[in-house]
Amino acid sequence: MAYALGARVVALCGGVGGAKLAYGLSRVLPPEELCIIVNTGDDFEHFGLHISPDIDTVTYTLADIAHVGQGWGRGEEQWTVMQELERLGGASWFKLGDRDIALHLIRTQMLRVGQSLSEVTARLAAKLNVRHAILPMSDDEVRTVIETDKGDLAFQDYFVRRRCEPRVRGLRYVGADQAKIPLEVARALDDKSLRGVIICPSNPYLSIEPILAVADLRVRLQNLSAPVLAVSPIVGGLALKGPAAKMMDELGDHNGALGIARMFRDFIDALLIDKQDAALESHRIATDPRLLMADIVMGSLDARIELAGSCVAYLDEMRQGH
Ligand code: FO1
Repeated sequence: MAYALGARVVALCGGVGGAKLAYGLSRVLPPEELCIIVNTGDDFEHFGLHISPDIDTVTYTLADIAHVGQGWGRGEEQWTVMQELERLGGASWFKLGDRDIALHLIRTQMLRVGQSLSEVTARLAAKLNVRHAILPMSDDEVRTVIETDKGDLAFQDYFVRRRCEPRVRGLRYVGADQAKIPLEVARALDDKSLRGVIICPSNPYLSIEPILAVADLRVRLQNLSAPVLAVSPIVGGLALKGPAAKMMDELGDHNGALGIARMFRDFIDALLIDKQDAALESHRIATDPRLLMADIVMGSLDARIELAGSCVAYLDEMRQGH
């Protein structure tokens, strides 16, 4: 079935792993055929600056200026402000590079004069020569709170300061039910020529669930006629990066990648898993989404592009009813 020109793929994306696939998609699809909805539940105020880690990770990654090893922050960076801050006794647990601080200063100023996070994100992305649409999941404040054996923790306190060590008992996405979906996001999902939705391989609890919690986004995805394909962030029972597997154990969502399929089974048509997890097919039950195979470990830029191409091809196959 030929799709209307400009048929768009919508990608839901969070931290470092998700940004890698977003990079691949941006090299496979032109700007008018892709929009990336990014988690803002990790946002926080630090030294009076509004920091949007996942938006910055996606923006830097698509702009080819991300720190490749780390995933977050910039590759070309100096740390003179951080060093002086430390000497003066300021909090140094959250590492802010000099160039990164410049972006936070401008974002904070633009927000303060009343610009929306969507407008600020689009302006900064354009300045960094990113041509694809990077859309915050909401312009309203949503904050992920992690309920742990050390009490309720703000996201960066859990993730960075305490290095994900506390045992997780639950999560809350404060503000999500009052938050609104940005018009551009609603338009992309309501677009009759929507080619499909890709859930990038991000932490389900920390990066994808906050997006789904905004207003009626999850219901919109449940009711989509276009296909929804999730890419597993778990390979061989382990998270490729971050605490996803540890959190699944702590929250009782076992079964590795199959656990991801079950968490999202109310709105995904299929989960893309790595070939090494092919045996999970024998554990699938009738209510589980389909499992599709690919090489999903993105060890190089080419692998990101390769995986993105496979995802789009699977969407087209699913739309043609295969
Ligand atoms: N992650 C860390 O583990 N340590 C840091 O010092 C750190 C600083 C940082 C600064 C800017 C930014 O955009 C992201 C940063 N991150 C850091 C990553 C961040 O905590 C995570 O990428 C997301 O919040 C979850 O994916």
